Amino acid sequence: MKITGAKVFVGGPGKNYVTIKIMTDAGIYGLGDATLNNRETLPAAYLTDYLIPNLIGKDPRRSEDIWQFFYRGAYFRGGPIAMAAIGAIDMALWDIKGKLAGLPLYELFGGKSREGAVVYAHATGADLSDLMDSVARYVDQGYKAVRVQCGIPGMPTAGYAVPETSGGAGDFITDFSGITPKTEIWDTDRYMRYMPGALMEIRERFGHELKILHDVHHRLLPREAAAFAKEVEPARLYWLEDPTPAEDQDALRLIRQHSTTPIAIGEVFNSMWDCNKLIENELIDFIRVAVTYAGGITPVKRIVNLAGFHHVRTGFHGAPSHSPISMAAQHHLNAWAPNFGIQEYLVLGTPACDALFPSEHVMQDGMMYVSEAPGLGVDFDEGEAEKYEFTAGSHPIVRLQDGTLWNY
Ligand code: GCO
Ligand code: MG
Repeated sequence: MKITGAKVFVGGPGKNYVTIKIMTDAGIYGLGDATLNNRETLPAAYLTDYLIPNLIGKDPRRSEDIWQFFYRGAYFRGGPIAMAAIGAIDMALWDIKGKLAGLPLYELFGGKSREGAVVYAHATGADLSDLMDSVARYVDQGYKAVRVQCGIPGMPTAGYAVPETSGGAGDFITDFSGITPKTEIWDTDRYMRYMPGALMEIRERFGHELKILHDVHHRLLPREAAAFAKEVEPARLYWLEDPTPAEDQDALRLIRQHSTTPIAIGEVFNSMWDCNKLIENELIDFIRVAVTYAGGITPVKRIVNLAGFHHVRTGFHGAPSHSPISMAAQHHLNAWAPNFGIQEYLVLGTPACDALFPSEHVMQDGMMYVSEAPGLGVDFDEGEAEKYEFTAGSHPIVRLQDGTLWNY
């Protein structure tokens, strides 16, 4: 069996997705997602210029050797661009494997460990009252878990992932449009004074059954993060995400020494080597890697297995940056992983997105039910894809009030 060709598409409804379709001489094709938020043309070029020319003629069933060929063989290893590109190929090869076997991917991993996987939604508000309304809307829809982000009174701009003005009644997605980044102003002291009380009010209003998550988005120093994690303990968070940038991994010890609040980290990691020490030293509770940026199903399965030995559960990244293809790969891993925790999930189910990526995965009452179709269980409509083209975007940048550049 041989790979006969591969095509890359960039674009999508309101969001650039990078999609690869790998064709074989058996008439079966596989799909992969290489979307790297706001840098989408780069993994597309890595695929087109370097990886695809080396794929043609290879046996698609040898997904392990192909992964090693692209990872070890490149000499310069890792990084989000290369790993998103390798990850997309790996997903597509697993998709082909499942279709050849006539089985949904979770069966190839070891079968189902659960019927449905709990997902969490993003609730946001320019102020606490709006945030409460947003949480209530998700609870009414049956969600069992929500991530809560709220505007901080007196902060010059609203804060991470929250609308600037009150009264919003729908899902809020950060505006990444334009090549020139927007600027947010951040005030750590105001955040640290306000947010613990807000989290406690949310807990009091919604009771103990709701899983409440909060994303600090890398904005605290390790000592501040330790103090914050300790102070929010009464709110009994399901997790506190990215309390401090995880580049300095030893710094995570400080949080552990001061608090039992569960810590979730990893959405910017690209390899096992970015997270093995955090896992082995049991400094985190949830590993947040994405199947895309972490290089595909092949390495992520290894990360999940290592995590399982150290009481670390999964909480794969599922921001709107991921197409339904990599989300499908995660749905299959979530159905299997014995140490599954939760899945981030944003409702992007617009008719346009569903038309581009027809899928049989079902989200109901805050639970994801994996498709029984062979392979990934998601398709890609090339005719629909012709409607879209690439539009450049950028993550906002963050500055402190005196102008110092900070972490988005
Ligand atoms: C999350 C993430 C995202 C990122 C975004 C960056 O937890 O969902 O922090 O919201 O900000 O994906 O591209
Ligand atoms: Mg995050």
